[in-house]
Amino acid sequence: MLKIVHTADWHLGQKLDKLDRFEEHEAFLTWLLAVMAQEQVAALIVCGDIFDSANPPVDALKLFISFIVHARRCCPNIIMVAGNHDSAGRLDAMQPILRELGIVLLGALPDKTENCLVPLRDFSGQVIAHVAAVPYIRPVDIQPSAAGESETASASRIAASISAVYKNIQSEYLERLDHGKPFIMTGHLYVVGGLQTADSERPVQLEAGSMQAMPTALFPAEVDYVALGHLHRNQCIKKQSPPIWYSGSPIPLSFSEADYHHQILVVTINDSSPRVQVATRLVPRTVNMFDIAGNFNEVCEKLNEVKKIFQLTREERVLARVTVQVTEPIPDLRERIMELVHDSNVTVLAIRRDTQLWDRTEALIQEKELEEFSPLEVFRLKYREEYDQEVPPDLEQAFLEVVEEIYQKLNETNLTP
Ligand SMILES: [Mn+2]
Repeated sequence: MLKIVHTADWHLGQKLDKLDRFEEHEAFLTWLLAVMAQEQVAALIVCGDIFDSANPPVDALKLFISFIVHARRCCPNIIMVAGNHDSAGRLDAMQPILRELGIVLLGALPDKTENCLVPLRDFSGQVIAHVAAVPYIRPVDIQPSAAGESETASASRIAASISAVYKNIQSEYLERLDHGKPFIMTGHLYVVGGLQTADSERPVQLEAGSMQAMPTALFPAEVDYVALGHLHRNQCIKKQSPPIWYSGSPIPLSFSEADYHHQILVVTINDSSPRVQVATRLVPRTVNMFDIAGNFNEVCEKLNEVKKIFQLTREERVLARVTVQVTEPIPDLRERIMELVHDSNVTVLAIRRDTQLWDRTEALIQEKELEEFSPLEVFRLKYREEYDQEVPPDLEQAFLEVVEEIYQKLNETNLTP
């Protein structure tokens, strides 16, 4: 029996609207260490996007190094590959020192295919399985484009190059290694059938062009398990022959993932049937996240509810994104929302205005006659058209005073407007 932890897309060093995620990442890695020790896993496999950027902040680097040193003490095999967010060069620069610790970290795709094949060993040094460690396949690894190439031709050229990488690894494995032992393949790519989240995954494969999915046939039936990274939601792409899974990221990387509970995978490969068992482990949330939408009153109501839920546990942190549907100008929208949460542990990180309903109302107004509008309505529409924003309250007040004055003058002279 072989037990591994499969995780990916940590995005250490990520910031969400300037908010540092360090504490959440630190809590996740502490929890992960405990799970690895408790489950006594033979390997930790991290499938790319270890860091959020090519040049991660010092805190993120320190956290990473401290984690792998501790992890190596309780786990004989640690295998990590680069994702599209990582700098292949920077990861590879750490390789010689990590190798001394018995940790495999691949930034760039190795020149020699055999260097992708990593034996898993138990603490006594016995080989117990093999892993094909495949980092994100970058544009430099892909066959160059021909002049005047069509979009379709470019897509199939890229797909062919990626397929060739996996085929070479497969044949190298078949030629050289003992096939009786479990064989695990990895990758940081987009495979057919994967469901993307709204906004936190930067497209891979044709990074310069559109998103392109690779077929599941990339992974031959003889492989025991395929561990993938890139998509931020945990998902099974194929149940068997071979089982193909995305572990998803351990923390929400955007507000669109607020309602989704992030996971890691504990994979067991058995000698008898069932060959592979995949168990998900929910990552405890250290920061609560809410994505709140509705009209102004609804949004305020929901914020008050959230405030109430968390007021008894004030040490808990709550982050919210607020989307207000606006059909008319709401003066001091931002200030009013901030005022609502200022005495609570709710931090509103972003306030968005959704004007879709407004635009529809405006389409209706187009059909109205000018006389059907009040002077203030006309002023607001005109102001918005000219300056692309709402009338500031003091200006609106001044306008109303002028209108009032005109009415009074008209009354005095007995004229009707
Ligand atoms: Mn990612």
